Amino acid sequence: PFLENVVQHPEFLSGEYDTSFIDSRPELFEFPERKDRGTKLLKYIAQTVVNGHPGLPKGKKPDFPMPTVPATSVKQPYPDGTKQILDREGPEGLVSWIKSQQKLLLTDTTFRDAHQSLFATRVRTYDMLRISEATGKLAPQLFSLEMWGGATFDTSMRFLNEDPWERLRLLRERIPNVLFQMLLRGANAVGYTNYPDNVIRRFVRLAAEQGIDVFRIFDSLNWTEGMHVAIDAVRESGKVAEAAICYTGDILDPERDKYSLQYYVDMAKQLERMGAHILAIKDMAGLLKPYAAYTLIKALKEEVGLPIHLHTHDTSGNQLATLLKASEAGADIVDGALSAMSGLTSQPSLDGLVATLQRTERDTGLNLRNLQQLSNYWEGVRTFYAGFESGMKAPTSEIYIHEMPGGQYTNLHQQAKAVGLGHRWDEVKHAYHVVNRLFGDIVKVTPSSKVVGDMALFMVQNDLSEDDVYEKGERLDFPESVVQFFQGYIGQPPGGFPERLQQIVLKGRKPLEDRPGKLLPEVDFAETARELEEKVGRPVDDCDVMSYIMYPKVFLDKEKMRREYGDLGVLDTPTFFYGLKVGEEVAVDIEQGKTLIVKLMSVGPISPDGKRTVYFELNGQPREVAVPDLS
Ligand code: 3PY
Ligand code: ZN
Repeated sequence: PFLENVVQHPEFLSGEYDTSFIDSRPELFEFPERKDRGTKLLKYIAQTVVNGHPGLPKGKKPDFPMPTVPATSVKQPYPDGTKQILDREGPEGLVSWIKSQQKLLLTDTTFRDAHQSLFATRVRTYDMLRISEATGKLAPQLFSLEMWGGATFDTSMRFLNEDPWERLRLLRERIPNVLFQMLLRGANAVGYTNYPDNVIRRFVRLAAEQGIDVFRIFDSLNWTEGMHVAIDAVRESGKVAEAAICYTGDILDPERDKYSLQYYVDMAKQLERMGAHILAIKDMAGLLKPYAAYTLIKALKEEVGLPIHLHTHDTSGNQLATLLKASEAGADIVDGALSAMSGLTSQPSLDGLVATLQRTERDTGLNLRNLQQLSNYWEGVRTFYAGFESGMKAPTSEIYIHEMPGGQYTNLHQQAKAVGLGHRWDEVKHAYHVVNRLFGDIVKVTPSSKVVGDMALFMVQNDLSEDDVYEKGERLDFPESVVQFFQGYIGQPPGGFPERLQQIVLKGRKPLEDRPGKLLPEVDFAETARELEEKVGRPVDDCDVMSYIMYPKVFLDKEKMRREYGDLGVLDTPTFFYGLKVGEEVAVDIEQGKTLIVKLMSVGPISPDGKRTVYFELNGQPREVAVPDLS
């Protein structure tokens, strides 16, 4: 490559060089990366054929029909939507517009919370991109698409080998008319622990630059101190700060008086004073019952001046009624998911709600036939991910006992299976409830919900009762997340920590009483970028650096996979998860106008060194790849 560089250099070609030509032109040493994308993809497919995909049962690849993308004419322009209102009039203008609407506004969570809650956040960018243009053209009346943040950030890197920032950019290009919304865990950003303030500020700025418009910001203990920095950063970016109260307990139950109506009204007023543009009620477990929703929203409408955006999960099967009562009480915006991706631990059906409100004063203006076409696509896509579903078949009122967030249910179930407790899932759910009581009845949402989940698994694994925790606690090695929680690393719960348990867990360590983000040393981004470039051997940008700060190991693992297999985002999802069947052929568009035709011919027997040779045809030419059989 060096010689090629030299002879192609314009000055060399024109003869205008002297003997220092080579020394003074460092660009000659920049060799184009040797890209044998075909070989890398074959290696990935071979490895998947032989060893299966982590988390999925190994076996024959099921037959998956490719879901049909509804036809929209390329010439049909994108109708203007809420994105144009924000871009033209700014957050304040958008808020006035929301308040002037009689219709109920809707957020579609299909691209984020729906799959986080139904199948462990596994939807790949590939499946989102195919339907994105149709989404912008067929549902332009949506208030927003919740399509980023929450658990998608780390799972996209960890399990899908994707760059979350790239997903955001690609979707933004294809959906220019509807607001993009993300879930931001306040001082925990999209991670599980508090970050220094300068990380939160930069994260928000980058997300805003890459395409996020509405930031739903919450604190996992409803500690508003943990939300200031994020709210300010969103305002500085000119975007919409939607601050959330997380709903737990039951305001209609006088015995759950820790989380009373007054508690929520006070918190909402505080968020308004802190600069929120919109108030979200984040009912992450689906505990807000219909009549409670009516009471809560009526009260909030009277006491706060902000538009109200309700988010819930349909685990109990009651939540379409909750959305309807919320609408009657004057909620401005509510969340739903396209019907094929709705229900159970996900959001209630968006199309169902649209139908319910048709020809009433809060008619949403969305077109049911169009939504049906989008939903049909997702119905097909969902089959690809069946292996990650929890097996839950019906709604359950048990949610009112364990109070587990919808987004956690499938993940904790996977975690339980991974540590051999799959068959004791009922006990894990019961322990979850017990742990909440032990911790003093806390808000349970990422990351506090993970702490409760880790502790529940720990108790079941070690056969510990509530009493055992107190009696044997001195000798117990509590999970790291539990220790950090009692140290105050994710913030302070309302009413403080239960002191006796805190002492048992901390074993003499001193807890924080201030905001962790203030105490943590600031991150030096330039220095981190240098360190990262050295580790990955390529130039990195601000987004890479941020991913690395949030998830160092996950990011580096993803980079390693990319070096080994190339960009796997080009593979269709069945091939990504299951490889190919013998005789099957797929066309892979590796870039515009460049397609590889891959056909699996046969899989060889296991050799003495534990490898199998997998035989392919690549664009008609025979190719073979040997991979270790790990079974
Ligand atoms: C997340 O933080 O990922 C959530 O979905 C919380 O509900
Ligand atoms: Zn949710």
